[in-house]
Amino acid sequence: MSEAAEPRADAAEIPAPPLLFDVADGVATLTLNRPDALNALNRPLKDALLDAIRRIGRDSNVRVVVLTGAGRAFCSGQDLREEGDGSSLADELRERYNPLIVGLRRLEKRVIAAVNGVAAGAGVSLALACDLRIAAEEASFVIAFGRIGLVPDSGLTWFLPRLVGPARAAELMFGPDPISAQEAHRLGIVNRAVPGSHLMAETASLAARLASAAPRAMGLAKRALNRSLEVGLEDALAYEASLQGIAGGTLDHQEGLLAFREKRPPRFRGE
Ligand code: T3D
Repeated sequence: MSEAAEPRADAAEIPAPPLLFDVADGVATLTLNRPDALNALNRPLKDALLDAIRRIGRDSNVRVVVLTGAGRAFCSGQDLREEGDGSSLADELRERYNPLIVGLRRLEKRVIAAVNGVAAGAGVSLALACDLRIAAEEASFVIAFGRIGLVPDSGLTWFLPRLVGPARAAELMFGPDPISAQEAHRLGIVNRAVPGSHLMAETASLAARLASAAPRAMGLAKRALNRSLEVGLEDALAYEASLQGIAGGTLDHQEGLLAFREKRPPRFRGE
């Protein structure tokens, strides 16, 4: 038998990538892909996610990002079965989780979490770091830190009170109960709760609508939104004015004006 005819390794032996990354029509879809562990975040998955966020940041073809999970869960947080390498939890947060959260917030693209199932621990934080959340009605949010003797992290203590107010945040953070998708919607944690069978179609439709807006201006709007959570009104007004100076100088702004006058949909190129 010639060398070329040697049987190849069984495809089943090739490990599945921990993150699936697909780009179509200006929408990048990132799928956490460890369904057997409910998409728990181990090092390879965290590293792949951070790498993907950085690549997307440099890719002007991507206007909208969808983050979702394979199988029945969105993300169960830190992989509790992963062997430590001796580094402390604080180091893991500083070196991996925190850059992920900051990376999502700084990404000047619209990011939608399509929460297809349970989100727990840092999985909740990941969803909250996205701009918008659509949850399947079957999904739930489990702020699981207390059950394993840890403090909520990866931005949870920052995002949650801003979404629901400090009193409700305290109740959710200290209480042991999972938050259903319906309750999360009522509290303003998720933008929509839809039947699971509609989740990806609803998400795709929203993503397509978001992708049609002027990308540079929307990226700047996200910057303003981030800043507004940290500063007073006068600083926010000054920041808006400086960003508008940038947006007003773009070709997309010219295109928007022209399209309005010509009574046609604009064709934004992100320039
Ligand atoms: O570096 C650091 O550690 C600091 C950073 C910390 C950030 C964090 O995220 S801490 C919080 C970590 N996450 C959790 O505590 C959640 C643990 N999981 C659960 O509480 C439950 O699994 C769920 C509520 C998410 C879902 O429950 P259920 O009943 O639907 O599923 P299950 O049967 O518990 O899990 C199914 C499988 O997934 C099971 O594996 P098996 O028995 O079928 O082989 C289970 O072990 C696995 N799994 C679920 N969560 C994790 C996990 N494997 C590893 N890590 C997990 N987080």
